[in-house]
Amino acid sequence: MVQYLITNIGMLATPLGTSARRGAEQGRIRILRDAWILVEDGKIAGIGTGDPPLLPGRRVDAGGKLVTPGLVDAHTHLIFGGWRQNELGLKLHGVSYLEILARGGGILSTVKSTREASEDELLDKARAALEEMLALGVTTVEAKSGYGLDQETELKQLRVIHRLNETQPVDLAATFLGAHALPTEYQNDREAYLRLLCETVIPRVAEEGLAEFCDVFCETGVFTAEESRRILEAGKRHGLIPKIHADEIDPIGGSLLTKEVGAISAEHLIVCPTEGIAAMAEAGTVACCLPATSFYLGSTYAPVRDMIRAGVPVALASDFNPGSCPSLNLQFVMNLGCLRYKMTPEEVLTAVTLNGAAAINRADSIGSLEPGKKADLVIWDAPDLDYICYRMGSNLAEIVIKDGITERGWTRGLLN
Ligand code: IZC
Ligand code: ZN
Repeated sequence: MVQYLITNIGMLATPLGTSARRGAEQGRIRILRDAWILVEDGKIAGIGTGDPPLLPGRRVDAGGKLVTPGLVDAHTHLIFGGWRQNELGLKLHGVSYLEILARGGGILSTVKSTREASEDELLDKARAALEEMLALGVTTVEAKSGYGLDQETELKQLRVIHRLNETQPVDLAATFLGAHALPTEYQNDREAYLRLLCETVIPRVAEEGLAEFCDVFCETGVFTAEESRRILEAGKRHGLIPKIHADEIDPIGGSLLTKEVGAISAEHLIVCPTEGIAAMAEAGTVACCLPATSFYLGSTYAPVRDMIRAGVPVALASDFNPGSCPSLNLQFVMNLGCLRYKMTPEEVLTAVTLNGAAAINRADSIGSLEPGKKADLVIWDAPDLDYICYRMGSNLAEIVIKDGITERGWTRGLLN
């Protein structure tokens, strides 16, 4: 058994529980001062304050600093070829996101680069992004396909996610997003593409155990609410849990679908109507809001205060992708959660830990610091929780511990 103590924690801040926190509960977190954590075989075995147990062996001295659970990024488009920096100029000239897509750019240009890239090229590129995410305090990441839009490339993306899960420390949750756009070769036959997804690709993805979730981009000019329902129902028949990109640009009924299909999460929700909020509250759907995308698109921000008031659990994620959010920095997302959504630091912490975990069906094993959960945590170069929500633009994660292990910590002599 590998056992050690993390001592001298100035402030331990964590939500509690094994399910999403909603309403006032989202802001009720546990704060302990002068705390310690006992780690055993990659899991948390005990937490307390004051004098730690007298154990022989190794210790990590947290230096009187802030400790939180490892961050969970519950929405990314991690696996892609190329970038889209050429779209910046178009944006600056007022060409909209959907207009760029309608001209065959946007998602469709990333589809071209992703089809051209080899599996190993995609793997190396995503691995580098995950290294950066881990250094920023992120210990679990959801990753979507959706830049193949054909069976071969969608499966290639999902295989990359699985290979990464086995070869680097960050845990990944795989989502099938074959309904991310209508591929160019099906522009005149939507029905054929829908049938391909529902009758061929979804069954194959499920059969090979390549994804846990099925997602769809429900948006003007992409997939209608009716088409989205059809795809998510097909996913459900094959055991894939539904997620939905809803109300990002136009409110065409995406958030209303959450209740009908029993979606575990709804994503974006920038223009979510009141009825959509009510549907999510009833269904217990996690609202996965992506403020760095609003920032990048220059759009408005999701009505997060209304969601919390209505009892919808809110998660915050990066939406890392080469088009509408070329940033993987979840610390910046936390800043925006406070500054743009008007969330409290306590609500933001729950949003990037336990509620993010709930959005990917992992709230029983990660997302809070409690005995029995994984020892995924961050020692911050910060005295308290307010500090990490307030400072901007620097990486404040000092030591990131994943499954009880920190190579950075060992080598810097923090264990003695
Ligand atoms: O590549 O533009 N919104 N999908 C839905 C995206 C953004 C990613 C992209
Ligand atoms: Zn997305």
